[in-house]
Amino acid sequence: MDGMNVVGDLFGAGKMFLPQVVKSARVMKQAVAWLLPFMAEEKAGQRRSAGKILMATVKGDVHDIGKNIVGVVLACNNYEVIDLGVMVPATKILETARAQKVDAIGLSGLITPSLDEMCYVAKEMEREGFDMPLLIGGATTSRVHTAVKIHPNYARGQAVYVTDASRAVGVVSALLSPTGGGAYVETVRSEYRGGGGACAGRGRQAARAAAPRRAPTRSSSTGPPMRRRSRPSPARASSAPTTSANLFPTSTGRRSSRPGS
Ligand code: B12
Repeated sequence: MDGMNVVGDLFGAGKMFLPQVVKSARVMKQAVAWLLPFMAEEKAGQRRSAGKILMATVKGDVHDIGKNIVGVVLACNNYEVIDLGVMVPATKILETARAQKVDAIGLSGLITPSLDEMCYVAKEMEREGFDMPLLIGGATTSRVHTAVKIHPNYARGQAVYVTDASRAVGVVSALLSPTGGGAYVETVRSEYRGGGGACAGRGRQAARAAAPRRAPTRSSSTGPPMRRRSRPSPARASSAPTTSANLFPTSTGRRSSRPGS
């Protein structure tokens, strides 16, 4: 680098000419190419992966802007991200997750049919014996849909709704934490048993407003149907989450009262 600075100065002063500068640049390029593998090795030795996360936009859905943002945020926080892209069928997601031994799967979806596809992926994960966390995100997804439709399909592991990219790191690190992961999952479960929070306290109208507008179409993969009640059942009301529990870390270090939100 110092040598190139000298070349630059001489060129600027009119003491060196273009063919010499080009020749010097070639030498510089060769030197860097020789050094690169050593630099990469050194970097790899220093950087410890915080976990391996597989990201995919589900089958039938082409939206990937949000997924890509989440991937970048996770990568910046030392997570190794395997991004399968868009329109990814469940079989490919699960095959890759198994082959790559990932620590969590993140699904993105923005169109209504994706909600159904996410239920299907969760069901397949259960059927194939997976137990790793399943992150759910994308503008059309919601905590209520995750709690009521996805979560019941995946008892072995935990599906968690993440409202935006800024929450992803906090949620993933809580889920993968060797010390606090179990406690975090228990808190999410107790909240999801209460229908994701929207049913409790705010009543049926709030639950409907927060839920996706159209019901998913693949009935075989959607878990128990949302019941229409005139009042929330006592069971739901009694298992309502404690909204005062500030247990959910965010990537910014702030604390939120709900998983991922
Ligand atoms: C851009 C866009 C497109 C682009 C997509 C380009 C791309 N490469 O992604 C194009 C033009 C291709 C497109 C196509 C279509 N679109 Co479009 N599109 C949008 C639009 C305007 C913005 C979406 C977006 O990128 N938002 C910004 C990102 C950052 O937000 P986000 O995805 O929600 O992500 C954040 C969080 O949700 C979260 N997150 C997201 N994913 C994940 C995943 C994980 C694991 C985690 C933890 C978090 C997470 O983090 C992100 C950052 O905070 C929305 C309208 C809107 N306002 O949302 C419509 C919208 C999503 N599209 C819509 C529709 C209908 C379509 C089409 C069907 C239109 C058509 N008739 O062809 C097709 C879809 C075809 C298909 N099969 O998928 C509807 C969906 C309605 C519905 N509920 O079904 C919307 C809502 C518009 C509308 N109001 O009607 N679309």
